[in-house]
Amino acid sequence: MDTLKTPYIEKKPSSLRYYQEGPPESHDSINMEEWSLKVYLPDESVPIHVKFDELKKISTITENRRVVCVCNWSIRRNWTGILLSDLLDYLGINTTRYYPYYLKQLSLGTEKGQYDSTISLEHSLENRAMLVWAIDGEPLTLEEGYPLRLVDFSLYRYKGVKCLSELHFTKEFDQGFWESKAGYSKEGKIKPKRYRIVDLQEHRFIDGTGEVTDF
Ligand SMILES: Nc1nc2c(c(=O)[nH]1)N[C@H]1C(S)=C(S)[C@@H](COP(=O)(O)O)O[C@H]1N2
Ligand SMILES: [Mo]
Repeated sequence: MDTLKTPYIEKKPSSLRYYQEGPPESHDSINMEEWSLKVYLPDESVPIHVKFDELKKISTITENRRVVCVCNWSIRRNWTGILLSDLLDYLGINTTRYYPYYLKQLSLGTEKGQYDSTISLEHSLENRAMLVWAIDGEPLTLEEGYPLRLVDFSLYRYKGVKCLSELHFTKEFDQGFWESKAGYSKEGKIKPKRYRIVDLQEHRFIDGTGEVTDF
């Protein structure tokens, strides 16, 4: 679909560079019949399993939204998936009750390790965070985080885990992989400064008030 194409997508910095543990070996290395997203409520050792097909039936949306990278660039693309809030509602989770909690995301992991990042549950719901399985009308590539990734558009992209496997409700605001390694902030808020806007091929000032919605 032409209408879903991102301008100047060929200028986007490589995703692999930012894939610490590396993507799964191949699409076939993940058996989607067996795959499920595991949601761990506080103090529950047994997770709720959500199969991929089930996830796709909840309430699919496609939204054109901008992401910003801590490495000084940004891109606006078409993200298909579901709102985190719709998933939690569907699972019958009373989210207001869990507002003081954080959400720890874990990747499926490879032999090189596992990536993790923790975000505020309340903020991610307020900011309409999404669980994404397609970009610009195409299923996620391995590099982009196949089969599923979380995106909170008000935060830097390192706060969203690719190849997402587990979501944990927790009281601990853990430091994630990149935050320990590169010294990035745990909060991951987009900082006010000039960024390279890939889809516009120009530099713009981003004001640091949250998700970029004005261009
Ligand atoms: N599983 C996993 N998710 C991850 C990462 C990673 O190393 N492993 N890197 C993060 C970082 S640092 C960035 S910038 C974005 C890059 O994603 P994209 O270029 O595919 O949009 O993914 C984030 N999610
Ligand atoms: Mo990054």
